[in-house]
Amino acid sequence: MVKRKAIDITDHRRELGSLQRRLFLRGTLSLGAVSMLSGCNLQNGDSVDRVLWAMSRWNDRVQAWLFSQEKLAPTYTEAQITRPFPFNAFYPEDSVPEIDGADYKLEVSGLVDNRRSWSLSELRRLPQVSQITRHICIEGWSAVGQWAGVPLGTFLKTIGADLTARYVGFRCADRYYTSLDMATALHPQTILALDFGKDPLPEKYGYPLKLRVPTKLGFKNPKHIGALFVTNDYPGGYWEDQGYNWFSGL
Ligand SMILES: Nc1nc2c(c(=O)[nH]1)N[C@H]1C(S)=C(S)[C@@H](COP(=O)(O)O)O[C@H]1N2
Ligand SMILES: [Mo]
Repeated sequence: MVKRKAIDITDHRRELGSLQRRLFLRGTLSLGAVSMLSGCNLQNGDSVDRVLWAMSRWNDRVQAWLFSQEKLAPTYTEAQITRPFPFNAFYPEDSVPEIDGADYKLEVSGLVDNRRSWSLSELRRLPQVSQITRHICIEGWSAVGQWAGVPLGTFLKTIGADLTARYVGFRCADRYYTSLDMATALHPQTILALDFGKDPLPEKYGYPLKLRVPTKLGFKNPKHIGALFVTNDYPGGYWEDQGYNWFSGL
């Protein structure tokens, strides 16, 4: 008797779970529709994987295209700030990187006119903004916090970045990494945050520099940023490369 291979997604369940959630969250596509669109019969794990990754990248492009720089994330009052604010990372709190602010430099590379590094005091001399917004983690929690720092758009213009490039990438001291589409990078609420509340960022929340992006899920908010680059080559990210949808807009 010929054994037929049924839809075998067991090995891919985790990946499927996260991709599917993001892909189908908006209720526009079902797995059946994907197989019809792609002409793929979803007979084995390999093709399921390939189709879903392709769909996720396609979904990124549609989301990026729909993203409006004018649409602002909701803001909150000081009384609504969540205390204590939760900590999260891919490691426990006692492994948070220790960074000496006095020697710290933000490295800049890629499609920019001026690739020099920036000290914390130089970053503090650029125009600062403050926001009280909600951070939403894909793991199922959210919290309201206050962050202040330099709008990323202001910084990109200051370093002469090619604003027509597709991506801004970030590398962190704990080897975390992520990237944004240029429209989100230029959004007025996307900030290179130096302060949490009224004080410099505490170690666990990303000292000395984190990106605050209230129009995206929490994992698109890199902490302990060491380097920033502008590029047209898709940079991916720590969770993105494991199946979380890259755009992950709210
Ligand atoms: N460098 C770095 N940045 C990171 C992470 C990380 O592990 N390392 N985790 C991300 C995730 S999943 C979340 S929810 C937030 C948590 O930020 P918080 O500790 O300020 O709440 O940081 C994001 N940025
Ligand atoms: Mo998260």
